[in-house]
Amino acid sequence: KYEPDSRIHNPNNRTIEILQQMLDYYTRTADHWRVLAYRKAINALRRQPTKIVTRTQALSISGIGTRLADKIEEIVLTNRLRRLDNTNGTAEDLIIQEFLGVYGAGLSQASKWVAQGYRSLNDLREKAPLTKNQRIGVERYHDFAQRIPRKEVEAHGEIVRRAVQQVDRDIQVTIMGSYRRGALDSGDIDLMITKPKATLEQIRSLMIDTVVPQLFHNGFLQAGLATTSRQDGSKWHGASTIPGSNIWRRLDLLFVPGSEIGAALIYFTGNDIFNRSMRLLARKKGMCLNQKGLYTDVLRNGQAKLNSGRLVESRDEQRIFATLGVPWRPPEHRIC
Ligand code: DCP
Ligand code: MG
Ligand code: MN
Repeated sequence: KYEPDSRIHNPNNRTIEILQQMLDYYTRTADHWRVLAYRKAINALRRQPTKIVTRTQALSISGIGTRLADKIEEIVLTNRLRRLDNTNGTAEDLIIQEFLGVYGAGLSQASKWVAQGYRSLNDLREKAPLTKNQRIGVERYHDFAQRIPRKEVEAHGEIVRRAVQQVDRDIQVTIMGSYRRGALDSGDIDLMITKPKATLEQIRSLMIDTVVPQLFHNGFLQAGLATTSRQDGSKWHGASTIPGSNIWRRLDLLFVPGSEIGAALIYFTGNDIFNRSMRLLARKKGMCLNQKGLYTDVLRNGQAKLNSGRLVESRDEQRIFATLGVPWRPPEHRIC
């Protein structure tokens, strides 16, 4: 069985480390299929109790195909991967990769900056016309790039929980994302804000009108980066710091009506690949799973949905698994 700690003492650590560099490269260049293949292979390797040395051994593991098996053998034999030398390719690629780390900048924005002649974060900071959010992304680049220790994730959650419960004691604040999966550190802080008997609009207005301004006022929140519209406003993205620290952290708040807690728990726990496989499974069974619920009797014409189906479950996380016929998986095991 997979244990989160197995990554600390794993006979395949060196191989994983190098494959991870390839994965990072493909993540930066938004190469979706390779990201999936590398993630799968890395997770499969983590579960191996012995060191995988040959191509044949690698191929016998489910989740590892021929191309990755070749790479694994090469890494073990040479202690490196030639392909990585090319990924560190042209200077332009490197700059694009650096620009992709700016909050909110995708491949098209990063390439545009390079085409416009900007060569470094300093160029962007000093010469480029930036939107308000891009400026925050550039100024806080190194803050947002740092992993957040589990203890600090808890501290952010606690500050939000205290502020929320001063307004309404029945509102629940739950730390989601990689934290809920047991990660030792996280890329951002994901908080689900919900209340068993409340509607989305009740939670949203309480948060946006009262709690968020209060958290700005007391110095915890540093910037707002994105909010969804008033109609289906279910999220708030921004940055926060805990007292005594000057590192800005990315904070995501997800507002969830009581009736949708189960579906939101699944969605916001992830990881994204696990979510994708659950959704695919639902589709295969003529159902539809999204962050609001599990629907049945969904009629499709190819990709297009002809109706939205009938809601079967949304409040209870375990019942969604059961209805889909998937054995319960605790959050720590939802790593694909
Ligand atoms: N999510 C998803 N699909 C996406 C983005 C997110 O299903 N494209 C879901 C699954 C994620 C959760 O939302 O686990 C939170 O998203 P994050 O981007 O914060 O990812 P994690 O919390 O899993 O990892 P990290 O530690 O990098 O924040
Ligand atoms: Mg996260
Ligand atoms: Mn997030």
